[in-house]
Formats: sequence, C-alpha cells, structure tokens
Amino acid sequence: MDGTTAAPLGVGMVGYAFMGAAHSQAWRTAPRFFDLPLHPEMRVLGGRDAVAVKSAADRLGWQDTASSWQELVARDDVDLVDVCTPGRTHAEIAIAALEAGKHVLCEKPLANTIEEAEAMVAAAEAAAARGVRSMVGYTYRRVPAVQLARQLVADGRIGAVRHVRVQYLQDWLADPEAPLSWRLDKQQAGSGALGDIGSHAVDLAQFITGERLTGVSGLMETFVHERPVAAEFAGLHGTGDPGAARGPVTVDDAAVFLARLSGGGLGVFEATRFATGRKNAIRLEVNGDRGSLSFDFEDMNVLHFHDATEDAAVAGFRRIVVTEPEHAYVGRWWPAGHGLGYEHAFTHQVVDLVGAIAAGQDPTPSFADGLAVQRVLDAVERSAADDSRWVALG
Ligand code: 4PW
Repeated sequence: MDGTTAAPLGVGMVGYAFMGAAHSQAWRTAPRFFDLPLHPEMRVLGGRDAVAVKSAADRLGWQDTASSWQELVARDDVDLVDVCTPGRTHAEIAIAALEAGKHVLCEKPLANTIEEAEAMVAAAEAAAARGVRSMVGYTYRRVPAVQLARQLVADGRIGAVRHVRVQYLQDWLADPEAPLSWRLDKQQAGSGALGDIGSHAVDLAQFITGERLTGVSGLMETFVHERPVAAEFAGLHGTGDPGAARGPVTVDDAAVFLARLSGGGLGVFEATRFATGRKNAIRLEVNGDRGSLSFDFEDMNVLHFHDATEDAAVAGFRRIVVTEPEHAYVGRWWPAGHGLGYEHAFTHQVVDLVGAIAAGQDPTPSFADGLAVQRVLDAVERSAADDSRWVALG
C-alpha cells in the first residue's frame, strides 16, 4: 500500500504473457501517478502451469496465484477479472466472471466469433443492471494524441469527414522461418492480422470520427502457410527450434478493405504483419471538408493538424507535440516535451476503468463497442471469402 485511503479493488488477472505484462505494469503504476477513487490491489494471477504462474506473479507483482481461471473467478477477494488470454477463452471467462458479480476488463478483439461476442454483450448488460462493469481493451484510444484527434473532430475543426485511412503495419512474420504462435492459429485467435491489429484500426476509425462503418469490401491473404513450431516466446516473437516440426498457419497474414462510413465518408484500411521495416506503425489520416488530421504510432506524441480555413499560403500541416498538461492524461506524468510510450495507454485504461467503476458508470469501449468491431471483422472475412463482394453492416 502507498498511504491511500481509497477503498481497495481486488484484481485477478488471467494470462501473463505480452498483454499480461502490459496490464500488470498498468495496475501497478496507475495508483502511483493518478488519484484513483479505488485502490487496485494485484491479488491473484491465474494460469494452468503452476511454476510459470508463480514466476510470472513474482516478476510482475501479483500477491498470489490460482491454477485455473475458475478458481480465480470464485475467490471472494477478487472484485475485477482482467482477461489477458487468447480470444478462444474470452467469452467463457468473461461471462463466468460477470455472472459471479466481478467487473471485467477483456483484451481485444472481444471474442473469436459474433455469437460469442453477442453472448458477452448480453452478460455485460445483465451485469450492468446489477452495478457490475465491463470494458474491452482497445488501448490505443487512450494515447493522448488520439484523444486530441477525437476532440478536434468532435469540435468540428475538420468539418464533415470525407476520408479515413488507417494502416496498422507490423513485420514480425515477414521472415518465413518466424515460428508459429497462438496468434497464427484460428482456433485460438479467431483470425490473424485482421482481428489482432485490424480490429484496432476499425476501433480507432470509429472512435475518432464518432461514426460507424456501414459496409466493407475486403481481401485477405496468407503468404506463408507453414512455419516451425516455436520452442518459446517473448512478446510477439518465438524462438525457433532448429529442425523443429512445422505446423500450419490457419489465419490471414494480411487484410485490406474498403469501407463506407455512416456520415457518408469513405474508408481504406490495411492490417499486415508483412510490412518490412514497420514495427508497430498505426498510421491514420482523416480528411474533412475543413481540415485534416494525421497520426503515426511510431511517433506517438505527435498529431498533425491541417486547418483548411486558414490562409492557404501558410496553412500547411501543424505539428502538435501532444505533451502539454492540457492534453488528456498528460498532466499526471512528466513536464511538457517529456513524451509518453506504449505502456502509458494501458495505465490510462486502468485509470478510466477504475474511475467508471467508482462512479457507477459504464466505461467505454463497452462490450457492445467490441461487438460492433467484431461485426466489421466478420463482414470483411465474408467479403474476402466471396471475391470481395460488398457486405453491408446493419
Ligand atoms: O498492441 C498490439 C496488440 O493489440 C501489439 O502491438 C501486438 O499486436 C500484439 O497484439 C496486437
């Protein structure tokens, strides 16, 4: 404890790999930099491999361990369950936790199928009626420059949205010998680049514009169909075992799609793990009839803004360094100019979730927002499977 008088919020987390580590630092850090109305206590880390869970709990700062998610959900000292497992298990864990009266934070994409996502929304709505809250982890919304982009659109600074282009570019699979992981297994992950990173692109487009995608036409491709089985993993990358058996890749390596937006604009989306040299480039541009916005996560403390109502001779694009105390979340961190990184968005996610729980409000993005993204992913898959046929969304 750090001298807080806030009531405790007992947290249990399932999963402890890349996302588990990112969430752990957020639970640890949020109460140290922000005044939270409830004090998160990192009570239990859950997973099936007792030795690995114990070692992860010690490293990441969890007080205790559970050998199954069922055991974790059943504990009286757990008020909130944080689901950091592959998509295959999201629905069963989240629904059980909500039914047990625990608040839920669930990693994205919400689920592997529309049916699972719909069941999760139903459970979330029933739980909300009992004061139990849920949120899906589209963390890039909580990058201060993305918050500013949304604000500028909402304030009418770029006018009516005509174009949205979002690219989410990674390259960790460009090497055909990069090993298999659960992210390449349809049973575990639901889809590949489309669900893992294309889902962020869709969520960001809808979040920043405040509009919905109303139809899509897509293409999906798997460039490398077999890969060596990995010996072990760190982050996204596995270590190949020389001479290891090979296994099938059952998801897409890349997905591209066109979309229409509810406000009448057009969208172009790209998600790939084969963009050599691009590590985590989320490139986003929105053009309105009064101006434009441009953002690249690889320069995440900056937002470019063009005000088309200014004198054309000097208008250009303004480079806004989003590190002023006036910017969302920034005032609790460092002096102006001392930028933030990938992990801060996870901390902001905890801040907003805990704030909503304490205020008795439903946090966003909700499971319903997660389902809306899921419907877009599903429509892209159906389109791609049918010669890029146009698929309308309700
Ligand atoms: O934040 C991203 C995730 O949502 C990460 O960079 C990798 O891509 C891992 O999963 C997705």
